[in-house]
Amino acid sequence: MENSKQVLQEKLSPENLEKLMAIASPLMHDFVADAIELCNPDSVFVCTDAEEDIQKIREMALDGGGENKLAIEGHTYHFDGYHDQARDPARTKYLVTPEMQLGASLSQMDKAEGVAEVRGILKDSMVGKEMLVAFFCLGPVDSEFSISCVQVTDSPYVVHSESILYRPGYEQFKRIGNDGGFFKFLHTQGETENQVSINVDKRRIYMDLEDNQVYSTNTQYAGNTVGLKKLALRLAIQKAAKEGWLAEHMFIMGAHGPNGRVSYFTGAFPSACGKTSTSMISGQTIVGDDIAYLRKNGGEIRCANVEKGIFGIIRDVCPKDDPEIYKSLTTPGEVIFGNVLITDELRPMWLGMGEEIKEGTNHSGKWAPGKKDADGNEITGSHKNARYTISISSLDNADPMADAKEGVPLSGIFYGGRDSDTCVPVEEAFDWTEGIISRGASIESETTAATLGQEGVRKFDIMSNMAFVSIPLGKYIQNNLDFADGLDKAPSIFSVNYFLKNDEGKYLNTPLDKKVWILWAELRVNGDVDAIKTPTGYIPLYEDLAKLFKENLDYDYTQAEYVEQFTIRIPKLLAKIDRVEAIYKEKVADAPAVLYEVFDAQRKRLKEAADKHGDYISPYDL
Ligand code: SPV
Ligand code: MN
Repeated sequence: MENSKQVLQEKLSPENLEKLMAIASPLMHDFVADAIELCNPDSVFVCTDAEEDIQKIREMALDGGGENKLAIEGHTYHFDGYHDQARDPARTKYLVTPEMQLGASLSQMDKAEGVAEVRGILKDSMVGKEMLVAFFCLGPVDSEFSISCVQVTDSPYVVHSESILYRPGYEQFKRIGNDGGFFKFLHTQGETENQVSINVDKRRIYMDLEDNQVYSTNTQYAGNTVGLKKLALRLAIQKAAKEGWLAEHMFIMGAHGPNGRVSYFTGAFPSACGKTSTSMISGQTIVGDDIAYLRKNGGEIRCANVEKGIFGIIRDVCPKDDPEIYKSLTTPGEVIFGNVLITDELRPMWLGMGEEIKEGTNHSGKWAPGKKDADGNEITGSHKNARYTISISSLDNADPMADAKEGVPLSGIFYGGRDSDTCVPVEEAFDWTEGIISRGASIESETTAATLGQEGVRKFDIMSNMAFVSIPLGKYIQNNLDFADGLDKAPSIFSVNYFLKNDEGKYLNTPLDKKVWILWAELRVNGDVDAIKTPTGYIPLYEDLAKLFKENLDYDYTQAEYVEQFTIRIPKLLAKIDRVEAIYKEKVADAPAVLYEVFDAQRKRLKEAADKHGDYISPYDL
């Protein structure tokens, strides 16, 4: 931009100008100057990594900037608008040039048209407001994983959240100078009433994949506004595809085996399928709960948590199931609660916390049991998607390697989903290719009462990354397949299913059982246990599970339970292959040929097994 410097000089105080100019990046200056010209704020605050700047943001957040104090020191709460409680897929689009081909299943629009539309909405949207310019880093700072990001917003809550969730990026920006490979996020809340965005119809989340720039407006929910979270994931997937690494919607955890051994796993699960709770299993350690970058290094895969905090679903967090999180949410320290209920004593309450929610105030205003909205729908005391924001370092179970620049070595990957009747609780795929295709690229998850629409409908969700993939799906699968090339040993790939039910609709496992499946996988990747070969992979031996149940849960796991849980359900497995294959045939023109080969080979093995042993096969008959 020609007159960048002039725009900045006019709008920024000498102190803020100095902070911005200390980063020798005309490209970044252009971005900020353009945002100023477009949004027309009254003033601009440049937030560096300095504690005093972050403290100023915290104070701004409490001074009409989207947060209020709670009774416990350091705890605040934030409300999003009644119709702004989750990501908004319908108004979230990729802006693509005529040369870009993303395929039919991705939501996209012409870049020129989209830029014009969203800039029209953003015009003068910060009049009377202060613009915040903040710098953060995706991945550990100064590492091969690092991606520098600049966030422009008029929401102190957004910057405050980012300061908890991401590593500081100002000093790193100073070091990289005018390297243009950074991500840019421009967010404005739009018109607000009682600190809440009100123009839902003008909500837009548009991602310019060519310029690595995201526009977000008329929304406050963090999944739509915190640039470094799901907006950056979409940009990172495209960057990773160009550069030969992977950006995934995955947790990273350390599973603790015998004699102090720690093996690191990533896991991809659709929302509300136990992703955060798997990364937090008791006795294990967490690196990250939501987004991972995977890179090859010297014959192995290293993975790093993109974040340093957790923006977690608070529903059902209770002392029994989540002792570490519960402790962090009830002791002094930095916590932002989102869309929970606040009592008159300034205490947060949420669904499933183990106490009945009394009256108070929530995202709908004053609340008492039985309250209904304008459409006659019951309003729950705390929203089902209510959240907490904390730093991982505040947790007792943080992994010591959580911030390691070199990441952690990857031993295995879990793919999960909500599946009442098809897959066994845990199974190892035969190899990387089968794992990527028959597990990751075949994830389906049943809808629950918590989501709109019919219950129990299976939704396809490739690698649980469907909402964020920004390249053609076939290419995305191919990149995952190719990623194992040149490795000394490819990580093992496991499917897990925590939601298996019997014919009466009763769950066959408790939420605690996931610990056993994860620790079995830990033994397996280290060659400590044998397995039984099924038509689709390897399942545990009863004796190994019985030992793990006894040692870890003090539970006498019976052979009858084992047989019921690990029966191979041939008709169900065949039906799953048919369903998933149909989606690829219909919607993914560039699906790699090997995908169909794997499906065919699995079908053949399943049919042969059925011919020999019948439709439902006990592990003892294999
Ligand atoms: C998810 O829904 O997968 C989340 C929360 O992690 S959001 O920030 O909304 O994406
Ligand atoms: Mn997520």
